[in-house]
Amino acid sequence: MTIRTEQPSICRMCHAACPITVEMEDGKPIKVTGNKASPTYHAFCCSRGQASVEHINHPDRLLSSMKRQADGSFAPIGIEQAMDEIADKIKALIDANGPRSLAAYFGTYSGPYPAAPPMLGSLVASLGSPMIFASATIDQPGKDIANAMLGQWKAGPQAFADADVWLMLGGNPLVSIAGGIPSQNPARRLTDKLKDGMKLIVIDPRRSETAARAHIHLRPTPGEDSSLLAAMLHVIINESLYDAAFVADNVAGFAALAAAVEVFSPAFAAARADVPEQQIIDAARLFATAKRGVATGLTGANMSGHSSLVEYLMLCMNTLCGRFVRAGEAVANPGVLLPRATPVAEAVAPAAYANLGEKLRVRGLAQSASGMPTAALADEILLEGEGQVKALIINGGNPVAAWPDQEKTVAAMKALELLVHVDIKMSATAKLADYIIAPKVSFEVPTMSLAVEQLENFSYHWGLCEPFGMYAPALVEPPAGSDLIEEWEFYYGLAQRLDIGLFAYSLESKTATAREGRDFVMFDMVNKPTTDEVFEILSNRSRIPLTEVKQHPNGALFPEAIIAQARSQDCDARLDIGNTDMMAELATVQHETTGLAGYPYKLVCRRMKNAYNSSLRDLPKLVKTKRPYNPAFMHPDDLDELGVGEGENIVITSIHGEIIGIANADKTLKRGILSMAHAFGDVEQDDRNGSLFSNGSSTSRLVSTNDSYDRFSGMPRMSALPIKICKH
Ligand SMILES: Nc1nc2c(c(=O)[nH]1)N[C@H]1C(S)=C(S)[C@@H](COP(=O)(O)OP(=O)(O)OC[C@H]3O[C@@H](n4cnc5c(=O)[nH]c(N)nc54)[C@H](O)[C@@H]3O)O[C@H]1N2
Ligand SMILES: Nc1nc2c(c(=O)[nH]1)N[C@H]1C(S)=C(S)[C@@H](COP(=O)(O)OP(=O)(O)OC[C@H]3O[C@@H](n4cnc5c(=O)[nH]c(N)nc54)[C@H](O)[C@@H]3O)O[C@H]1N2
Ligand code: SF4
Ligand SMILES: [Mo]
Repeated sequence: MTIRTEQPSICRMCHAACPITVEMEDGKPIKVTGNKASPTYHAFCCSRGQASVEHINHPDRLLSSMKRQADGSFAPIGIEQAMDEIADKIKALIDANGPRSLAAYFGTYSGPYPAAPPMLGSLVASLGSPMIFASATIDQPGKDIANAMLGQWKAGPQAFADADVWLMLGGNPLVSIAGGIPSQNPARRLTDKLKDGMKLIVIDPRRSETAARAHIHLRPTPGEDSSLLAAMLHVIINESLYDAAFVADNVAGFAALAAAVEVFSPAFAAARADVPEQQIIDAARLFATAKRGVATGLTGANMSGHSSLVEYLMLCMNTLCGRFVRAGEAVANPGVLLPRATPVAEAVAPAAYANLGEKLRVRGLAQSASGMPTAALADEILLEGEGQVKALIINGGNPVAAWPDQEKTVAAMKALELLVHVDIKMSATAKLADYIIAPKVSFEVPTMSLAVEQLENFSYHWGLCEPFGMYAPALVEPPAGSDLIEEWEFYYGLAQRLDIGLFAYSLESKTATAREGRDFVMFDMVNKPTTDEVFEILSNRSRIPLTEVKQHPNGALFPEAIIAQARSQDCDARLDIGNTDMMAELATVQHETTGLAGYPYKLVCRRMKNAYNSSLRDLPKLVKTKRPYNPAFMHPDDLDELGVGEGENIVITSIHGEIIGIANADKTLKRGILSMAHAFGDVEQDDRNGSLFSNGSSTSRLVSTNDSYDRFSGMPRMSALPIKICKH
């Protein structure tokens, strides 16, 4: 007799961490749906979450770790043996070359497994290496940098829930479910708010799923966001639409900003960005005359050449209009597995944002407020000399697919003396690794909502928009006969062998409401903790104890009215909207051309529903009869002009590289644009028919790490990239 049960859990397919219901048959998951008994997410579960079962049972999943053999092939290796060998190699490399020769990289799949990043980070840090990198610096690094430049508002930004205007620049949260619009069922939240009368402004060259809902949709030439935002600021200042009282009490740098945006008249920006002048004026007025709501953006805002500046100008708009929680108002999330909020309606002075720690040996880069510049890690591996990186441990990332300049990345991965890659499959990067460590995934391990809650550190309207907390226990055993390990246990095992201690990182909130601190705790390195004990330590000083959250198997809301206090008498800190680096960069924008002679089109970034960066595009449930590749989307009139038919191959050339794409018509695009998802393709560019169709092509071969890179984060231009296109 088959036994069927339904178990609550948390989806691990992306950072949104939706509560789900897992249908089990004889102890095996067979179907995943949204959890109707759970608050906050309203039973939302996207197609990727529904494909969780296929993800876990995928035939390509590694069921044991692999080691590269002398002839280049791979053979299974027991996990204990792998840890012994890797620890020995790390020790030998550090003894010979110093700690800086070891680096770590966290990719996107670090998110759903909250114990892994602190363990790997503290492993490398405890060994004395500062070389800890993450995908965040090739994603939206402008956020952390701009927030440090502005300063923090200790009561946090205004919430989506009570906004009457919202501005989304270069993001499509209805598909990406990444933030900007709270990622707890963003489509429903947006629909409800629009019904309530909230006005939506979207700035995107594509009529994306989000832009299609906007009251005002500005469709600029890609890469012109700083001039557009400067023009909106120009209108807000010249028409005195800002919150003068808030500015007088809490803001510095007004005169510098007003002077810097003076030349950016709506007419000037309209001509540059190819949008109607009146639309810029209307958008500025709509934003500034509303009462509550913020300007925010995602990858399109960051990847188009001025990440820090674009993020900073959006913060300037929010600050001029006083879009913060004020004294007497309650904060949206008082903290659940995070410590208690301590909101005060006052500013914290700007923080240092550049040259914060370790200096890199290339392009004058150093650690910034956004972390270590990942775009320069391949250089640090390839550049010989003192400090050269010779060993790399990767957690849930795929550099070959995702880092800018794929050829350089491939060369760097090949040059490493030790590449340890923790991945569920033989990904493009795994193919170049010395060891591939096979982890337990998804329902095989417990998780908790702390990971999504602390995304509030990343930006406005990331994290949890309500005081929701949930813990999900492991539901299933790993496949019979497998030899798998939880990611954190692997790092713990290495640390034990290297005889060093590990500690829990304490992340302080930089962009959101101020909170009480967490305790610094060393892990017990003799008696190995359980995952739950690790979670206890990571959520130490939480407002709601993890044990209490565990009492609610479907998750629960833990409301408490925590009210922002008035500014203290002795606070003289100000939010700075006149940062000199940003004002200087804005002055250069005035004379800059974002186009390039001979390269009449621009490539822009795009997320697709059936893929998650380099992952998930191999799941039949998601791909079905659809395209497993990344189409090169263009306006049909552009295709006609090039004489290219739907499904035909095109050659896409940037100043840096060349790839083949498969043309697809897309009427939602502004003309002159090629919109294409990243992280497709494989180690080599392979345009033989079958391969191009099944794998797609890597847009990062078109990206140069030297092109318009941000001088703080090192992130080069990865969207708004000038290209030329011809028929194959
Ligand atoms: N040109 C261009 N480049 C870009 C971007 C762009 O828009 N354009 N976007 C950038 C952005 S925003 C990002 S975040 C980066 C992404 O950069 P990365 O995070 O480096 O790339 P991913 O493809 O997300 O890598 C995820 C890896 O995790 C593995 N994985 C899946 N499940 C698990 C698991 O349960 N455990 C473990 N350990 N591994 C797992 C997958 O197989 C895959 O190899 O790419 C950046 N690069
Ligand atoms: N289904 C799915 N979801 C994902 C991912 C995925 O691969 N698939 N990836 C995840 C990751 S790692 C991240 S970081 C998030 C990213 O989340 P988003 O940033 O929302 O993802 P995109 O769809 O790339 O949206 C970027 C938008 O910016 C626009 N854009 C490009 N260039 C410019 C420009 O110069 N100016 C302006 N104004 N707009 C521009 C593009 O047309 C596009 O609509 O999504 C996450 N969610
Ligand atoms: S949005 Fe993310 S967490 Fe939610 S169901 Fe989809 S993949 Fe899972
Ligand atoms: Mo990302």
